[in-house]
Amino acid sequence: DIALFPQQNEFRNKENISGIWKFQKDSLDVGEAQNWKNGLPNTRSIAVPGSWNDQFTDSRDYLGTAWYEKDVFIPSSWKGQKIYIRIGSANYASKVYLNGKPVGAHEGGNLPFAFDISALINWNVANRITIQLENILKPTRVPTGGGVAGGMFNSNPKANFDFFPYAGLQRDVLLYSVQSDANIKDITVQTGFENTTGSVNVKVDTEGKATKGKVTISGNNKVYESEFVLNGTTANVLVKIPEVRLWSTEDPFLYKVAVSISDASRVIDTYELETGVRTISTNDKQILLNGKPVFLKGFGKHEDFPVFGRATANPVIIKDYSLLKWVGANSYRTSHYPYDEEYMNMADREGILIINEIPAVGLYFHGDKEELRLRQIACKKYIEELIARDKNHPSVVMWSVANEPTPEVMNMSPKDVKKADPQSVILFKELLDLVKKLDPTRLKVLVGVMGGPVEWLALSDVVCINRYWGWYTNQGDIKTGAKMLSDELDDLYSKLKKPIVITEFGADTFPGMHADQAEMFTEEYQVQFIKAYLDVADTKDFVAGMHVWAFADFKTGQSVIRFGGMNYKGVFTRDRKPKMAAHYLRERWTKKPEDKK
Ligand code: E9O
Repeated sequence: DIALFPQQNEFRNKENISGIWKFQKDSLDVGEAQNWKNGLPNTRSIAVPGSWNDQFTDSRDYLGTAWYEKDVFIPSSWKGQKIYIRIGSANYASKVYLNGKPVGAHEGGNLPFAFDISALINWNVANRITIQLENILKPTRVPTGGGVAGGMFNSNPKANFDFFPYAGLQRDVLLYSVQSDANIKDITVQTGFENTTGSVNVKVDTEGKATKGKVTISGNNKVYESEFVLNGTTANVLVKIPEVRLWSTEDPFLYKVAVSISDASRVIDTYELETGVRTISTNDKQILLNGKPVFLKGFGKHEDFPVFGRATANPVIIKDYSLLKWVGANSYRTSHYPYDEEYMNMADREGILIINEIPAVGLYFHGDKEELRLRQIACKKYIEELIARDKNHPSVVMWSVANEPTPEVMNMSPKDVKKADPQSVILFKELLDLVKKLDPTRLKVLVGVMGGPVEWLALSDVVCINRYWGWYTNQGDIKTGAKMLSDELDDLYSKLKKPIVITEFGADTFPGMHADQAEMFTEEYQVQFIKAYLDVADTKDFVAGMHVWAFADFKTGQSVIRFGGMNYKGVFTRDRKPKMAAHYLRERWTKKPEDKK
């Protein structure tokens, strides 16, 4: 039950119960046996949203079980309604209790889930909410840790990815209610246009006894209304908009879509959202937004900030969008997991194109088969939950089902990459087919790393590759790196005949470190590395986008290649100060509008 974001209106209620909660670690896993759901014995205070790792002085590497508790009073005016608790994100596995009774369990981080708690509410007194949660890295989970995973990139904790595995309730916790006799369960908006006429297809799913309804689309000083009769519990409504104002990166215009449902006598529920009328497609060399080529300029990002960890920090969201605009970016990838809903809302309003990624980073296919099967199931569940959450955002133009799956033997020469394990090709086909089935209107991709087989890349609508020739290989030698990139791009294009986006390229850069002759880790090296890659891309008409890794420096686990537990490939520092490279990109991306890259 995660479809529509909770909304306050005449028929619906919403209350944000984030804030300071009670918290207790359970490193011996005794909480269940000792019935901590009836009251935690020895708590301290914790902020929600917040990762627990950086809030205390003793929990940075703690990934085991911990418990959250909060007493809430539910207004008596909500009585008779269907009442839910909605958890924005709980990394990784959680169990939720109300007044000591189980209400549900969920696995997987970075996506919301909700449980109906109506039957268990105490009226006129406080209700105790208890959430048990753990973030143990396991080979059966996605992203993956422990087992044969991990090593160089993240030695401690042992993970198959470098970003720090922050844990806890990292997004808002909400209570919300809908009408119990009938309500709008879900709305799916798909848009298109022909000549100057836009089309907005609105699918409405309801539960309960409503029989009919109305869709009202307004914007650009016009209002379009369309009444519908429910066929069972669903309706499909097509609204045409003459002289449509399309959504684009230059003019991210949003129409309001209001849906109401009624029975014979009265309106029972309403819900309002925003949509942008636009299409996304490709030809053999370009990505097309509304049929016109668009070149992706931007970054891979993280949800990461000092003290907040991976938690939603609204000022950081706003700041990041102003920096994206400042630097002249038009897009980014939600590497390597879905971000808070507010990032998507901002992208809709600001005209930023999103590659929306599930947490499948560093998938591998060797090792235990049963573990692999469970990872596949986790990937499918993430795809379903992500598309259910983000399908109505015009900013989302691609779904990414994986970042850097790893072949059993990594080969670092672009000329001698091994063939893919047949099982891996089957899995990626299944994941991409599932995306197509759930959302045929967007592009579907997977992101490959150097050393990954071409068979994987061939499955993508847009070939997405992460490349570090001149950083992880040919260290200190940007010239050779750029040459390798150029040759490899030509070779890939001749084989695949699809647009290519370089979804990662970058160099660790310690802010303030300089050299008169560019040298690894200096700001000069980062500028020259980025410049060399952008210059290569400028010479190839089939390169459709360049995403620098990364937007900002971010926290990692401990490893000899992660000085101070940080990845320093940001063009902004962790606290969002520009490095020289940020100024360079701004120069290149904003001052020369005639130059597409
Ligand atoms: C994924 C991203 O999350 N790609 C990595 C990024 C990095 O900076 C990481 O932060 O490390 C790059 C992968 C490059 C693989 C080359 C392997 C060479 C082994 C030494």
